[in-house]
Amino acid sequence: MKLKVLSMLKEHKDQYISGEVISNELGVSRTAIWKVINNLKKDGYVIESVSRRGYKLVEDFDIISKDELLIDLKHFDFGKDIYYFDSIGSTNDYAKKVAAEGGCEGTIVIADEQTSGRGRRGREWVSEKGVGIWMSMILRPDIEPNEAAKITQIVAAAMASAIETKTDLATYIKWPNDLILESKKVGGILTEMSAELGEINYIVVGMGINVNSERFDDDIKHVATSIKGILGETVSRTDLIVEFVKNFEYLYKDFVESKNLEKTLRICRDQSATIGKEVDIIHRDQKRRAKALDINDDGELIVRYENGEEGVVFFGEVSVRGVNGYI
Ligand code: BT5
Repeated sequence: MKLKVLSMLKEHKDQYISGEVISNELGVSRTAIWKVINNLKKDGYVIESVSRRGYKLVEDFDIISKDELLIDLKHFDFGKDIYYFDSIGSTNDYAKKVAAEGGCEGTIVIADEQTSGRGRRGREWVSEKGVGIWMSMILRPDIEPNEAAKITQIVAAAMASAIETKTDLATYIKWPNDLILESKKVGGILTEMSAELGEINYIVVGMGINVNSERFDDDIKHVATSIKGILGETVSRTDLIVEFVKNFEYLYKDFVESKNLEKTLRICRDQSATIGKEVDIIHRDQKRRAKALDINDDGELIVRYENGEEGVVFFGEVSVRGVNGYI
């Protein structure tokens, strides 16, 4: 019932719809509708009520709705189990706990805010309340542990496509785990794995996307951007998550079930922010200048060093820094 009322309000966006119309349509009393509206307000929806005119959903706001996600993903394997938190330390940490206790593939953990969001190698991931997608998924693919890094490429491809579909903005992928809008970082991916003797127990892949962020702290504002910052309007995080999960499930199954990474790699190559650029390959304390040439069929970066020697850069081993600016 809550979702039916919500979808009627959404269909009449920017207009008032009377309690009577809603109650006739749904065959329940106006008091029942009034209670549902109050419930929606408690969930965070901003709804104006004016006597004799009815209710209006105020458009320029955005909340992540677990109810909407469950409905929109009901025909998909991913997102059957969703854990939602207003605030949490790190969704990756929580997902790892759920996975260790047997949580199934496709389980999703989402938070409106993270208080200790993490990037790679202990770096911080800023995860302000109410403006981003801070989300992790549990995967249990039947692949070799050394193939797990390919999952990062699948997530990057699925998210870049989702942003493009929902906003028409061209998103680029800075190999291996950054999403780029207008030369700044709009998102990052953190893939973690529990494995033993050639067998994966589980993978937790987390992604952070700055969707409606309006400002960033001094320490990241030179590198960070948000979709709203570029587009100039609020984007529904729920819609973006749904689009991402649909893309991800399709590309992931193609890889795990058909051993085909081709569609993912096509997106990663076509939308690469790295190929063709001068980059510094940083491994521990060593830095080598190189030109990024291509992404190979395993998703690894092919580079040519200054001495003319060509090499393959493996995931996890290095950081790749653009020579001119962030990318
Ligand atoms: C990443 O690491 O880019 C992976 C970020 C993954 C975050 C997700 S959110 C859900 C899940 N739960 C978690 O705890 N984590 C995952 P890395 O490539 O190491 O980049 C980290 C660097 O990005 C930092 O050192 C900052 O320079 C920059 N940074 C931090 N917060 C940012 C933000 N919100 N937007 C853009 N850049 C940011």
